[in-house]
Amino acid sequence: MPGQFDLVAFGNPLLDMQIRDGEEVLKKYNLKSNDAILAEESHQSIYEHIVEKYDVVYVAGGAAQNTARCAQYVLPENSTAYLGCVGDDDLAQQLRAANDKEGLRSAYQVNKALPTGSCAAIISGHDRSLVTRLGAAESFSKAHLETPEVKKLIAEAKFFYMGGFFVTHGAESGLIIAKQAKANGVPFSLNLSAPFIPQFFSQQLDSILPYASLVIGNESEAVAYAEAHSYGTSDLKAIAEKLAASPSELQGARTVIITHGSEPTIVVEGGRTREIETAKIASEDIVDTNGAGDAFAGGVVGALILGKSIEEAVKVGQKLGGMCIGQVGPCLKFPKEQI
Ligand code: 26A
Repeated sequence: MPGQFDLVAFGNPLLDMQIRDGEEVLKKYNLKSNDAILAEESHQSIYEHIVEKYDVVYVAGGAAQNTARCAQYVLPENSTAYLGCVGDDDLAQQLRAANDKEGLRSAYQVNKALPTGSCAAIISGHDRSLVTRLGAAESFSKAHLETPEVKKLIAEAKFFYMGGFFVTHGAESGLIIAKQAKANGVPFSLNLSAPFIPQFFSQQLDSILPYASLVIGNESEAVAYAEAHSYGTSDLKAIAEKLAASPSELQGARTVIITHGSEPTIVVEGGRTREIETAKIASEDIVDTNGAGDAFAGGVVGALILGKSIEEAVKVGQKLGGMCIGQVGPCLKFPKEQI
């Protein structure tokens, strides 16, 4: 039976600023309708712009934090903890409150000199375009891993989850945790997070990947990974198989899960490739897709911690992903539904 803080996840804690019908914003800032990027100079005014012109919904975000909250959804109380760096401000309080409500322990590092990170989540149709300013999240330092609270969490964790986004600044801390997972003989899972991660941070990603026993991504991230590694194919099954067989510091084969919207999920486990059908969600039931991939990952990780098979875990992931799509932002249904 799972116990205290079995899952330790880490990433960039962000507060999402979500708006609907954001087509004009996509055009103004030259954004793709379905993407996740770091804010560049030309995007800096987007936050002010949406606050001024739109009805902004503020909701807890940060990809790995969403995943940890969603894993907690299927796990017994106090099963999950999350590491990341926030500022000393109202945004951080909102994130703590959201995590407390759902039973995720916020083991935050606090940097008083920087604001908590935020993410403009621009919804158009069912798509979401995410523009992030990392703020304090980017200043996460490995000193946090040496604090008594975090040392204990890491020593006792039964499962780790890293958001790939973290490698833009935190590959060194990620590698320390990944090596610790190996030393403790517990699974370390990694999400590819967004196409720009394998595209522009492939070296950082590849420093950690050999320690990952489970890799999760979606179709566009898989294709970006394949391009960055000259796989010479855009076939998702072939990519998943190559990724599963890529260099490893671990014993045993790596599991790879590639989601593909409402198309079947591709799973490579123990050298065997399978496709797992996913339920199609009626268009009128879709609110937005912000956080759907994170909810999927949370369901998978939670179910694996509960001892379910990979096939069962993917089905739990698909259910939570579908549930998230029916809510505003990266959220699940409360009161909880039986999964
Ligand atoms: C480094 N970047 C760009 C990011 C993110 C991010 N989480 C961590 N790092 N960009 C967007 N997100 C989060 O992804 C969730 C949806 O999958 C958003 O906060 C959103 O909640």
